[in-house]
Amino acid sequence: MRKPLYVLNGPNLNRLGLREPEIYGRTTLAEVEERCKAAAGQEGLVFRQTNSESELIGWIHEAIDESSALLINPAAFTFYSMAVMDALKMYPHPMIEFHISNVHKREPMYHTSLVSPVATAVMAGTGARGYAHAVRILREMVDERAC
Ligand code: DHK
Repeated sequence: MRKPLYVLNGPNLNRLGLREPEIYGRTTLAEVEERCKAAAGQEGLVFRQTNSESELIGWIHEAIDESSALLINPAAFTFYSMAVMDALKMYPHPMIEFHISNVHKREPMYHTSLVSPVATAVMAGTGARGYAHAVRILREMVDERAC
């Protein structure tokens, strides 16, 4: 049985749908989870969100051993957390760094990601609809590795 995909979300994403809807849209994180689970297929999917850097790092460590691929929106940790970067450096499977907004069109503080150099791929600007597409892309990446 193949290991599940993991989708991990960082700080303030629990407020999705209410938080700056002009940037992040009105889709809630619960709706995103539902769409991701539908896209995941048989291998299943673990979907979590935390406002704690320590908890996110613990889940990344868990995903190293328990997942087949990782979709992570580190949110604000993306731009300053070397601890999250160091944890992701250890991740050995396909990993997509995901941002709802196009961080490169925003203020300069959003332009340099510590995560991108250690990610397999980066998605930004698709809106919350992109999460499920990213899950399908990760499934294909895992299938290609299995061949
Ligand atoms: C989400 C956040 O919470 C911000 O801190 C990032 C990211 C952007 C997103 O677009 O999903 O800068």
